[in-house]
Order: sequence, then C-alpha cells, then structure tokens
Amino acid sequence: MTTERTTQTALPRRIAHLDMDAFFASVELLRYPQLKGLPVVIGGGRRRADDLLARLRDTYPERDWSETTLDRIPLDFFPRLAGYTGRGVATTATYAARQFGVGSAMGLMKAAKLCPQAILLPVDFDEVRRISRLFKSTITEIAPVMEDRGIDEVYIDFTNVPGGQRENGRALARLIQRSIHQATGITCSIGVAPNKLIAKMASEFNKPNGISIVLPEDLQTLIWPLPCRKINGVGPKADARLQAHGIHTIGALAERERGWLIEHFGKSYGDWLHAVSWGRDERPVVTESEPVSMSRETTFERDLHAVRDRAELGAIFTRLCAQVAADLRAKGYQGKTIGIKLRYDNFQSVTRDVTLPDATDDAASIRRHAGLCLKRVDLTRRIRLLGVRVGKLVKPGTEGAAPAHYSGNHPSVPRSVQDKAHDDHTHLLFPDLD
Ligand code: DCP
Ligand code: MG
Repeated sequence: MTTERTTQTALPRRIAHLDMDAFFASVELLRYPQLKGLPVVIGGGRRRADDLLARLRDTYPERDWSETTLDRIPLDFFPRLAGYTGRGVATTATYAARQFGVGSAMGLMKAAKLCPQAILLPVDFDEVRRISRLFKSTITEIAPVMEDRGIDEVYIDFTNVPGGQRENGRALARLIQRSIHQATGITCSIGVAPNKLIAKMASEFNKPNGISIVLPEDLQTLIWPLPCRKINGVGPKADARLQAHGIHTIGALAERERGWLIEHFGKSYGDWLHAVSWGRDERPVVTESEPVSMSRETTFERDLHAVRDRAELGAIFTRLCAQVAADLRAKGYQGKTIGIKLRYDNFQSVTRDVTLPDATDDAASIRRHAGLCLKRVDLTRRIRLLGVRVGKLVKPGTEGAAPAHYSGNHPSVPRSVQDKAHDDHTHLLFPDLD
C-alpha cells in the first residue's frame, strides 16, 4: 500500500480585520434615514419606548405615527446636543459629527460645545445585537474562519478561502464589504495584512467604508511611522513610558534592541514589543471562543460613597448579581470564581475574587460571595464603577471547563486585573451579608 501525500504549498497568510463604521450611530441611521450625513451622537442612556413617537403623536395627532413611519419624522423634532447638562458620555458619533471633533468616550457636555447642532440619540442594544449577528453570519457564509472580537469587529482568515489571495485579499474584502452593506445597510472598513496585529491597524487606515492592504514589505512605509499607541496592546500607560524614553513611533520602537526593551519593560512585554515593532504576530484566527467569564458592571451617574450611599449601592450591587446570574443561565454556564471590580473617583481600579468549591449560577450565592470580596477593598473612597464577575465557567452536563486560552474582548469579558488585598472597611457596607 502506498501512502499518498499531498504537498500543499503554504499560501502566504492573509488576515483581515473588519470593523463596522460608527456602529451604534449607523444602526440608528437605518431607523432614521433622514439623518444621513448629519452630525449624530449616540449617548445618554438606553433607548426606552420611543419617546420621539410619543411626542409626535402629541404634536401631530392627525397623522398616523408608527415604527414604520419613523423616516418621516421632521428633523426639527430630534433632540439636539445644545444645552446638554449631565454626566453622559458619547459612545460614538457619525463621521459628520467627528468633523467637529466629537468622538467616543467624550463627555456630552463637551460634545455639545463642539457641535451643539448634533442630534443626540440613545443606543438600542437589541437592534445593535441583531445587526451584529447579521453582519457576522454574512461573513461566515463567504469566509468561514472568523474570530468574533466584540460587537462590531472580527478577524477573518482569508488565506485558504477561494479567491482570498486575489489582489492580496482586496477582491474578497470588496465582496464581504458589499455583502454586509446589502444585508444590513451599514458600511464597514477592512484591513488585510500578514497577521492580526497589522490587520487591526490597517482597518483604520481608510475609515469609513475603506479597504487597506498591507504586505510584509510595507512595514517600513505604512507601519513604522505610526504612533506606538496604534499597537493593539500598547495602552496609555505603556505609551507614556515609551514616550518618556523618546520612543514615539513604532519605527523608533523597532530601533531599540530586544535586550533593552526587556530590561525596561520586563521579559514578556519587552519581547512582545520587539516582535510587534517588526510586524511579527503568529496568533491564529480562533473561530470558536467560549467565554472564560461573564460580568456586568455599571458606571454611576455620580460617584457614590460606601457609607453615605449605602442603600443605593446595595441595590445596584444586587441588580448586577442578578443580571450576571441571568446571563449565566441564558448561556447555560455556571462559574466557580466570583469577583468584583471597583473603580474609584481617581480612575484607579481594584478587583477581588474568591473561588468556590462548586460552580453556581445562583444570584443569592453570587451576591453573598461578591459581598465578601467587597470587604477586602478600600471603601473609604468614592466609587465611580462597580462590577460583578463570575469566572472559571463550566457547562453543567459537558466535560470540564471552558478552554482557558480565551482572551477575547467579548464586551462582557473584562481583562482581569490582579491586585493585592487592602485593609477592609466593608463591614460598613451590606450588613445583610454578615
Ligand atoms: N462603544 C462604546 N463605548 C466606547 C467605544 C465604543 O460603547 N468607549 C461602542 C459604540 C461603537 C461600538 O462600540 O459604535 C464600536 O466601537 P468602535 O470603536 O468600532 O467605534 P465605531 O464603530 O462607532 O466607529 P469607527 O467607525 O471608528 O469604528
Ligand atoms: Mg467600529
């Protein structure tokens, strides 16, 4: 018997990163197409029963207003940013609004100063999730090796997709872009590169509705001039330290010896910085990702104090635990690690967790153990944010735990932050947990 061996010449890796354009805002423009081209800012809470509709029925009772006539709402009926007061933050803005300097994570009061005429709309999470699923299924019908990286972005491995190498990936990117637009009515931007790291940078090069192709030989011209902050994994703190050493661009980073980087940034991060500055990244596109944890967190309207705002905090805390428990049940998971996250008024965050002998999805049990974690942090300072997380997930009835390699940026999976235990002042809080 002869063994037949097919020799497959390995094709060059072509990895795409796709990111929807002004996603939450684009979703609202589907509903209100009359806003196309106008500055629109999304922020200030969730969408409730459509209050625009209610107001319309009041003002024009003679007309028949319904979900199907939203495109006929006159422009002057939409709420504007002008005069906004409050602590709301913009989650995103249309490109027309960005021309005025408005962007995501900006306070709405500041946005109102920059662009008072902008229309302010709340986010509709149900619709956002529906469109998110729709654009992802459109992709996998064309290119099956897709990694879900969050609500509006994915990686796609083009390497072995028929036609994936044509024009170095541009042909397939065009097809996917067109298909998504047909299915959803929303544009996206795609970067195609030798790996995930560069593809992620490239998808931003031609936003909105753009395609960018980066080849290995483009490293010097396209990647090295970029600021280090453009590297997915160089955050504001690492960037500040690099800047302090006079390293402002990826090219400047590449000039440093690997040994120097390790000396100043530690073995693993230094090594990684060296590799990425030379455009090296071998991470595969991972198709199936199981969450390692599920969490819910909330940022308060105003900073809260553990003692003075005890009742309010306690209620929020209970609700977060109930939500996480509901999330776990909805997805069929139980978890062994219960954790909390706090962010103080100075933006410093701390986390604590505890691991139980048995996995749970029970709200009361989560509440009890999360409450014990709270006792291990400093509660004399004002708090901006509170989060509850359940980790070490298992699916009852299946073998073992969810794979531990997952490190995705699923919106509900925070990166874990390790912290040393503090003195506790928590006995003041949540006395029902004692
Ligand atoms: N988002 C959020 N809070 C943030 C940033 C983003 O809730 N601080 C939400 C709103 C965005 C969506 O996530 O619409 C996707 O984030 P992106 O960073 O991809 O931003 P956009 O898709 O809005 O714009 P772009 O065209 O730059 O991708
Ligand atoms: Mg986007």
